[in-house]
Amino acid sequence: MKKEKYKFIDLNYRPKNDLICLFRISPARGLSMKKAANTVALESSVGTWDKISGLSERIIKEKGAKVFSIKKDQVKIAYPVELFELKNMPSILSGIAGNVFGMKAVENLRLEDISFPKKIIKSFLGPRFGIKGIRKKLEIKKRPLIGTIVKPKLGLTSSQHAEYAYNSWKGGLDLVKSDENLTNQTFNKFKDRFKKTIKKMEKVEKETGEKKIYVENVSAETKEMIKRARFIQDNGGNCAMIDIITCGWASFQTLRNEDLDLIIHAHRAGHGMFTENPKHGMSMLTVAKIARIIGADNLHVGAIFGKMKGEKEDVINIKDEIEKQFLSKKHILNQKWYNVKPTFAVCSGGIHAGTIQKLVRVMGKDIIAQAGGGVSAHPLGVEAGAKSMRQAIDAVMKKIDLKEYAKTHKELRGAINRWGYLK
Ligand code: CAP
Ligand code: MG
Repeated sequence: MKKEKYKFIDLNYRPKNDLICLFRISPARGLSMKKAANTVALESSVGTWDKISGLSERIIKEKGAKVFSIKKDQVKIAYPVELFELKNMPSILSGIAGNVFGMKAVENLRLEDISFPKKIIKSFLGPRFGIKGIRKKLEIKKRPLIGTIVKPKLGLTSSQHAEYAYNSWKGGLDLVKSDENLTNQTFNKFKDRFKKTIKKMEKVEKETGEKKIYVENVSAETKEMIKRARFIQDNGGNCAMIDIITCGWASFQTLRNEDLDLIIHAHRAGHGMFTENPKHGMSMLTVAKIARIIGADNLHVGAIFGKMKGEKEDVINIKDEIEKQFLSKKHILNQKWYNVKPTFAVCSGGIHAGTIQKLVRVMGKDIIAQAGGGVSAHPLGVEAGAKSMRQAIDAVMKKIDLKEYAKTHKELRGAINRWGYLK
């Protein structure tokens, strides 16, 4: 009779080609973990709150999700792959990350990780360029890439924006990007800004002999977003940024599926709404995996030593997950990435030249280090701020301590004097 009660639990089940979710469940008061886990599995697969005539034993056996492991509050659930429509991330997430988050049966529910089976992974495009492709475009083999975000994030005119970008590239940065909330404001129109800035990029490429990337924000209603991305492509641009959380997964997929030869830079503004509570929501690791599958070439993952939250171990874990093909044992669920290209980890938010040495030691060289305030607030100006970042990277690559290098590099010295440095 007991068995009858928990039809979606089978602790002897060994998943093969299933999609696996690792949830952390806090059952509602008075409910056992088994009951809560069973409810999560049934609601996220084929069941509802009462017996229904159409839900045959056969459907439950073949298509029902199976709770196959319960360890304290950690519950693993396997979902048969046929439950999901391939190439459709909204549909996949409406199942495993849908109603269950608002059910009375759970006081809290957190999706810590998803392991995607081969069939699902292969149905998505993944990054178009990935780390190698971007390094090739920039002709930079090993060193970390460096960039800035034009600041103030809102308020500059398009000409001021272009000027800021020019000074940043000129100072030695590889990427310049618009901020997540700069789109097509009345005081700084998208097309006007883009044209002026790309002109400056072409100029600076000639002057410095270096290749550059301009990351322009296309976040908007989906059809409008695609128009803006196409405008970038038609006017000599090389990269489009999308705010993946506020635009949504469907819109991100649309951008990736479009026939565009643009790097996709994924900004995660808003993720903290559901990644920050350790008991409820979805982990940033999960967000990052979804972003890689869909096709983010660059993804913001946290900078550890800056202004944004993100524990060191978690940020490293996320970086490894999006940059490797196979996983280290630290990862929560196993994941094979098959031929999906790696996504560049972007470390941004409150960093400056003085944090670079430590950031690279901890995160490795396959990162894009971005400083907005850490460039614009440099005491000697934007170009000097950019130079201080480049000097910090040069010092790291030459294995010279930043403080030592600063003795002969005044821009780096200026940054360290203002913000200090991490060894
Ligand atoms: C960085 C940034 C990014 C944050 C977001 C900003 O600017 O442009 O949006 O990096 O966080 O506006 O804060 P600063 P995360 O360099 O001036 O801080 O990358 O963690 O998603
Ligand atoms: Mg920003």
